[in-house]
Amino acid sequence: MASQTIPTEPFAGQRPGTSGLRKKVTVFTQPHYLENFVQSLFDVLNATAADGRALSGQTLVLGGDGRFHNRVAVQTILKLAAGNGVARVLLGRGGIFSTPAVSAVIRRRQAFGGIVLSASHNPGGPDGDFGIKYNAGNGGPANETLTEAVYARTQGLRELRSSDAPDIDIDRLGLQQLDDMVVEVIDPVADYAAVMRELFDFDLLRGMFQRGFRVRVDAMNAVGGPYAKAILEGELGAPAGTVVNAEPLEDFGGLHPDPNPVNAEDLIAHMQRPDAPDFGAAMDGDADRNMVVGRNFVVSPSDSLALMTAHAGLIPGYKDGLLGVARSMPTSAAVDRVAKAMGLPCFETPTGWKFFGNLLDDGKVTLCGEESYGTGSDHVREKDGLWAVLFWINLVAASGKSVEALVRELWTAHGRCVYSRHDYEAIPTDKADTLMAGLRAALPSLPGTTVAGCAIALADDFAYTDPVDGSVSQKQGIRVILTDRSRVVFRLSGTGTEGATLRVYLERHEPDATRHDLEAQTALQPLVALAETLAHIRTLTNMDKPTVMT
Ligand code: G16
Repeated sequence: MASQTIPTEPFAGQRPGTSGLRKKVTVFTQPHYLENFVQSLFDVLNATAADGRALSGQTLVLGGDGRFHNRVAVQTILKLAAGNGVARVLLGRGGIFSTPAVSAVIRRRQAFGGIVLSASHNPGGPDGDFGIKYNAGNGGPANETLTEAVYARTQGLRELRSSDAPDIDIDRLGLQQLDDMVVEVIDPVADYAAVMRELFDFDLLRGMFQRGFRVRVDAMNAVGGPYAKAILEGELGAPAGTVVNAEPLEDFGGLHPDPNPVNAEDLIAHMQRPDAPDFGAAMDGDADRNMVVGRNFVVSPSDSLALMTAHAGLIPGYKDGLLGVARSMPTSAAVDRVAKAMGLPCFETPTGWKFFGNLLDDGKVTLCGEESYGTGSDHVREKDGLWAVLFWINLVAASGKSVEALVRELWTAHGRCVYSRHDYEAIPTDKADTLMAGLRAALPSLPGTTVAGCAIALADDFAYTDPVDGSVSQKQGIRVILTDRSRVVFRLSGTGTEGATLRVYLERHEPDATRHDLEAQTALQPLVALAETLAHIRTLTNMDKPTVMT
């Protein structure tokens, strides 16, 4: 068996979005589609390693969320890796790794980098989505420079270098040889679980489960299941059945593994029952997102980040304090208020976990979070669903307070950020571009005017200068901020695979936390009207309401 050179033709538009290359499975299964992307990545990694190290002769981590095409893609990538001089691949058994676990393995084993196969929260199956992304040696998503270099390479690629060896057994733990390359099939949970043990008070949690604390974690038939089962039920002694939908299925059993109240409605229903567990949570396809739910009480991701910041000192891994915190721009300012009160630096970055990487690497922040149900810390360089679940359970145990009580305390101390995101999915791309262009054109004239009864203080297209490397990212979302600091943000999703998705983020600060009558959609109505007046969403999209409101 040997490496061979195979002629190929470039594909148009293999440009990665917010988080790697995501397309329909039918696109990924075209001959050479995946191969071209991976070969381009390997070419770039062999040519331009910033630290002078090339990929050849190094160790790569490989695994995915188990969705349809995962197993086939793993074999393809292994052969390309062998053909491109990779010395060793650490492969999760069955081709399985959650996204945060890949990050943990890269860091713990000092691998050169890793490849994650996932389309995250997007649906799976033969008609669903597939995705691939590269994580660098810090364990985090590739930066924009590398991503652009790979894209440029895909557009001129003419040759693949791949082994013609037979498939290896990806379900057998241990060492196998693929030409000159070693494939080490490892337990996908072990390294990750070791990291969690270092951060949380497992004895405290064991005691709490022994005393009858009840948790329901919905893994949505996705990759978080084996991790949650091993740690919660295996190690911490939570009763069997604590983790539901725990078996990763190729089509997620038809679920849309996006943990929000709409897609995780079964969890929400369980948490509203008279016999509801004490704590509920759901994770997404690759287990990097989380939604936290108390009894009859859903925690918004923005509040979750603020609350974790406020109470981090109760968690062993963070007891010495936080260096700072960061949130993506569309995430609510709840964490800003907590950080200010604690005297902590707080950074506002564009959407996309990769933007937190430099801040974490440089020791500027310890916790980060996003409105899109992502929270994480410097323990890895990805957001981490199960980490967030363990953080919250540890917090409930250490404080002796319920989820709802903790959030209400936060609101009493800092006021409440009433928040909602309205998504308009599968809009024709030209219409979405027209809408954004219209908004951009109107921006300079807005500050100081009153539109739809709202007094506008500032309107801009968010740009970010990375405080560590000075790189500038333009056009990261349109912000319209009112004189009372309420705001509407408009952004096109970077993770969809069908047309364009417009996201409208609505936020209003309510200082009076005693108001229990605030229903978000009603309280945010003036901002919805402002968004419509500014963006003409109905006319341009032909949709009279959002596809999803969370
Ligand atoms: C990815 C990024 C997240 C980001 C999200 C935004 O999430 O990793 O940091 O918040 O995309 O998605 P969109 O561009 O659709 O708003 P994931 O979980 O899909 O990898």
